[in-house]
Amino acid sequence: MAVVLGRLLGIAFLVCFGTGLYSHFLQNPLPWMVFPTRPQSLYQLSQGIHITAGIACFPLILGKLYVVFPDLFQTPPIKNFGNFLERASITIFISASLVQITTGLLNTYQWYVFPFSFRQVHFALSFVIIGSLAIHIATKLPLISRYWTRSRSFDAEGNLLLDDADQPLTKADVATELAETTREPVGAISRRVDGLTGRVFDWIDSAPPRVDTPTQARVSRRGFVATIAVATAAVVALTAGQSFRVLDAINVFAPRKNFVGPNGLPVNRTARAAQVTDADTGADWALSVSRGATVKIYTRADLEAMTQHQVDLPIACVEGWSQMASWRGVRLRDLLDAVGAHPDEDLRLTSLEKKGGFRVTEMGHEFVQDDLTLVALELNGGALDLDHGFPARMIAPGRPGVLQTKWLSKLEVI
Ligand SMILES: Nc1nc2c(c(=O)[nH]1)N[C@H]1C(S)=C(S)[C@@H](COP(=O)(O)O)O[C@H]1N2
Ligand SMILES: [Mo]
Repeated sequence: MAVVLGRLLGIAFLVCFGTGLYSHFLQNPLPWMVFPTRPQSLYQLSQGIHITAGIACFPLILGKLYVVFPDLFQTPPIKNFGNFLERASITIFISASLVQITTGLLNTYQWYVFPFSFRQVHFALSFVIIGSLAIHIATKLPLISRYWTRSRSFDAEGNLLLDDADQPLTKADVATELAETTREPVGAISRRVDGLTGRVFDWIDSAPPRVDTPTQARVSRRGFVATIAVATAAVVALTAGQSFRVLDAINVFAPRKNFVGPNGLPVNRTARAAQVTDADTGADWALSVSRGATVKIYTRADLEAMTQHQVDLPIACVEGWSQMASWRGVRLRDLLDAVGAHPDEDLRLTSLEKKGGFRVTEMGHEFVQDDLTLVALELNGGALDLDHGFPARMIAPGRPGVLQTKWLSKLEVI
């Protein structure tokens, strides 16, 4: 049971690590990084998987802890150096994982009850988790390789069985020997791992039944598997609708509900929270586009008078919720061509908002040059709502929601 849950958790953690790094570097790219802009829902998919796999970790990790719990408190606590490494790595792994998935879940509800920067801690802990997992697996490698070395045989204590010449006995040898000594028919032999001690042994059908372990006594194995499976399926099914539209109807637990909000789209941060007022976005508003000394100023009427393009692109929040929407506005490249930007130049975006971590952000040239990247003026068939970034906002394919800047005021080629 511990092995099965461990494998599922291992997969979930690796998926979260990979998608997490992708999300991290989209927001904090290293200088040489260039990202794919297609498929346009790539980030929506990768972040949806990240959050959903993270949520699935709750029942899996609790189930695994339940199974191995008696084993966590061995006496003596430490037997040798290898054992110390194993104990230490597992202690770090369990604590870091619990903090990681808990703060991750709280973050999806925007409930910042912890006194540290979520992103920094989430990023750092991911390396602690993957590192301690690697050490844990390394210390267990002898056991794992013994399990997979199928031609050898072991006694119930996990000792390799050797013949008189110190050569490993095969399972067939053991069966013959056993049949001779016990004079009983020997049935099928299968390799098993003792759930409690982690020892590998050969189970022989005619052998007397083993004494029940505490795990078996507490709850039936079938009931336990069913509980974990149902719990995992339930938490996934009842939240994944925030990222995957097919499950929208049964999205009861996720913090966001699709299609609810102005323009039929949820709002992540309101104009009021960002301290953007009607005065800032009134008739005096204009968008400045510059490259060095070349500056062009566009009022909303100027932008409306340019060629308009319509695109379908999702808002895909790092917090997991996402929704496809239909945008209309000016192609970003058209605005930048007008100030003589080169295809390999990046862009700095500044929002009207007074404060906030994403007031000033940068966009790589691959997104700047994409046909689908718009300075949007309309959303889902109506003028942009103030909460969705009126008078103008950025929308680009394959980028996290935090970088889809609302209430644009300045675009600078860099
Ligand atoms: N200027 C500015 N733009 C912003 C934000 C912000 O706080 N300030 N929040 C971002 C986040 S986190 C998301 S998920 C999207 C959500 O877009 P919406 O509120 O229009 O749905 O806007 C992004 N644009
Ligand atoms: Mo977001």
